[in-house]
Amino acid sequence: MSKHVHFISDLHLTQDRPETTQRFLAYLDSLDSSVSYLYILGDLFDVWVGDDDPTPPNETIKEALNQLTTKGVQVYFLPGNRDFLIGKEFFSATNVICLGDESVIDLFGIKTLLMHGDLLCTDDVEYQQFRQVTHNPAWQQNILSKPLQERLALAQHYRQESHLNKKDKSADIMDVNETAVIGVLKKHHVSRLIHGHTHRPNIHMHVVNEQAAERFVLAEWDSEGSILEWSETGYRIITLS
Ligand SMILES: [Mn+2]
Repeated sequence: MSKHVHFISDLHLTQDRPETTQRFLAYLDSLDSSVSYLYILGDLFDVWVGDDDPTPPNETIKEALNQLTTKGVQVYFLPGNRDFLIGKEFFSATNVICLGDESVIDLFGIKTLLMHGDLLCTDDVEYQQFRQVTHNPAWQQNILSKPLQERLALAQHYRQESHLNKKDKSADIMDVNETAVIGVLKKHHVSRLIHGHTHRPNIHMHVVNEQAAERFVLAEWDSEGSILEWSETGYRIITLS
């Protein structure tokens, strides 16, 4: 049997959208040994304020991921801008492996760069500054030391603020910056990039050092689930409704 590799992102799992949680659980349950690797490229959760937060569906998702890794599917998680506070306890409870913000894998012989995608949105200067602050270990330690109720309230505050901010920003600012894309492709000497975050599923072609490069943008899980599946013969998009 040929191996399959799955890529998903931007499920934004939250108590408010139980259908997406159900769809994701059904999807995990359907995976068998023909899928060797599952890569979750960020924003699996709509918010993550610490591994001790028992708000549904956190525990259910952890259990389902643990069952999947126990079945022999290797699961990787690359943090998004919503769930970058996922920590050691989550990974040890699920046996999911944490990836760095820019991770290069060998995908059936082609070096492929994996990212969440937010780092590529360099036109959104305000967000990049916010990102720098919130990725500082001291900032994170300070936040995580606060009582759970306080962290939940803070998250609520950030969510509202980010919602208001987005309204004022043009569509271009919210998308990736072409120069930033070319920059990472060059930096990692790759001809393929897979990312999510923008919720603008597409396949783009770029030219890097006079060579063609391809960029796959994953879809968010909204009214449907979406999976980019690779096998030896190529890729296909699977839609789950
Ligand atoms: Mn995102």
